Amino acid sequence: MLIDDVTIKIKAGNGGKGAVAFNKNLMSLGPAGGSGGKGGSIYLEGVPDLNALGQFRYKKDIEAKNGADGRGQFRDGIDGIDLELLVPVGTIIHKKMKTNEIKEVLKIGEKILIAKGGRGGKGNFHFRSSTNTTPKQFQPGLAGENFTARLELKLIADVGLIGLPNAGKSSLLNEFTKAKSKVANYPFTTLEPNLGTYYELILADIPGLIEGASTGKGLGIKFLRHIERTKILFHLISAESENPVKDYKIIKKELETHSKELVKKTEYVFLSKSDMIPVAEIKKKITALKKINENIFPISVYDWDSLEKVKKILNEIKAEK
Ligand SMILES: Nc1nc2c(ncn2[C@@H]2O[C@H](COP(=O)(O)OP(=O)(O)OP(=O)(O)O)[C@@H](O)[C@H]2O)c(=O)[nH]1
Ligand SMILES: [Mg+2]
Repeated sequence: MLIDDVTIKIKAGNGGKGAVAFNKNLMSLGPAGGSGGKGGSIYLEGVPDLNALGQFRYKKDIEAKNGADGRGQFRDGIDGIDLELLVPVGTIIHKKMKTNEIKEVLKIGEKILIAKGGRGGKGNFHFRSSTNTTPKQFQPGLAGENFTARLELKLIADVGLIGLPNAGKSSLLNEFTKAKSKVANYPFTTLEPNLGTYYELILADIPGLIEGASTGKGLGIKFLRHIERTKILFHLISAESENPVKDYKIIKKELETHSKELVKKTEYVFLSKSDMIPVAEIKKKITALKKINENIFPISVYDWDSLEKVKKILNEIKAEK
């Protein structure tokens, strides 16, 4: 199961306390209290693994180590080790504090600080002065940042494959990328989004949408957010459909109900599995679809020429990126 929305508790380490101590070895008996170590901070780092949020399924309390307290003989406490959590690229972090702060990890290898460790307190050695040669002052360490965080994954893909179930979306993804999205002759074969790369383009195959998806029917709503950030949509309509125009409208309506932004995206429409019906019927269906969207092409994974056409479109998208 893809974990794409998870709430966890984050706690950076506290700073260690400064020490109050006096030099035992020297005649001076001067202050010798070391400072506390810094608390460990927590970072998020972007990785291409879509399933990386799965690590939080059972482990919801994430704590970095506290800094150690300072000690005598000028010994500073050691710093708490920083934690680096690997999250899928496209993860949005909602920090639930007094104000709701939002950060996001958009690139592979990008590292962002989400919880800062507390500063260590100064030991009494730092408070010495000509007028205060035996200071008793010290600072406590500061607390590390501590909050509840919602980690929400919204895929960042260049092209999103959408359509009713069984339209051939996963087949198309597999055709152009090294992805091995499951393909079968029944609806809802794909249960989770799959990504593939075509040169530098990222293609996202999402589970089939149905009427009512935007209000929670089928698997749709959970995954509609994954196309919010794709620039271009490939909308597949099966040539076997009795009424492709109706199929088209069903999907568009769901997209619009989810977000007005979704229907503003550049969309290519493909009448898929075109090998399944006679040419005359294809022509009729294409003519009907052309009335609502100019960008319409018949395709079949068994028709090399049609795949070349898709390749050409992908190459154009790539060139414009
Ligand atoms: N004849 C023919 N069959 C195809 C073509 N493309 C896909 N299929 C078949 O159609 C069925 C559904 O294909 P999928 O790629 O799983 O469809 P999907 O849109 O990903 O389906 P969901 O994941 O359920 O939404 C499978 O049996 C495929 O082998 C095509 O171009 N021609
Ligand atoms: Mg599929």
